[in-house]
Amino acid sequence: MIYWTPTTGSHEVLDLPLMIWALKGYEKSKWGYPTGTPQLARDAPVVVEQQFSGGHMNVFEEFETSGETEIGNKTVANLVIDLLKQHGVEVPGEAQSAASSNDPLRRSASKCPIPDSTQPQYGTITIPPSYDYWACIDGFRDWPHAGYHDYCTKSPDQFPAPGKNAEFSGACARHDQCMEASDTRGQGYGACNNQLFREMDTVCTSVYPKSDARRGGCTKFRNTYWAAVTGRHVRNL
Ligand SMILES: [Ca+2]
Repeated sequence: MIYWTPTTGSHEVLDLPLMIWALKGYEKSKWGYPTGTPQLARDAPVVVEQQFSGGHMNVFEEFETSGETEIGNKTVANLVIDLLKQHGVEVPGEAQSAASSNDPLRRSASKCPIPDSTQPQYGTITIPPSYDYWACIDGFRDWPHAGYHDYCTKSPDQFPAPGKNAEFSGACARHDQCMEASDTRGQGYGACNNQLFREMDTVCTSVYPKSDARRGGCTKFRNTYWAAVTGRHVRNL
């Protein structure tokens, strides 16, 4: 949307800053009026910063400082939960496709069962057979680098939609492995974060046809989940 005042002029607000600004009450919130242009993330076409009359909004910091809630075996940033609720979307709990320990598809590389990620809701972005998933084990969050073994850290693993969810655990598993490999090489996570965005986008466009109204919701929350996951890893791993 375009917001105009006589003193601050005309500024566009969109994507995550718009969702957060709307959630908090627009110009009546502490943010006041937009006074700057939307700024994209370094690693993906997601708007993550904007100047307002009440201060500089950094989306990553908003996710970081919003607190978190345990939902099933997930720890999810409260801002993600609030944004989902704001859009009438029920917060997903445990992976609907969670495998049982008797599942013949269980991979020997993983401490916990891994589901069959060739199913359509994964949108061709499968969980690598070498992924070591830990979230079935009590207390795993206290282990070093637990965030590399939990699919989407700080975020739900699915975009929930009537009839068919979009499953991002394959994309997040690949992102976890990419970051771990980058650590070994002493590199940053920029390429991994970019890959995560592209793969989450592939999930949305593969699971929902172009004419499907659910695709718009999926791409909106693709950005939300991407910012929650990559923001977590900016300072916490
Ligand atoms: Ca993770």
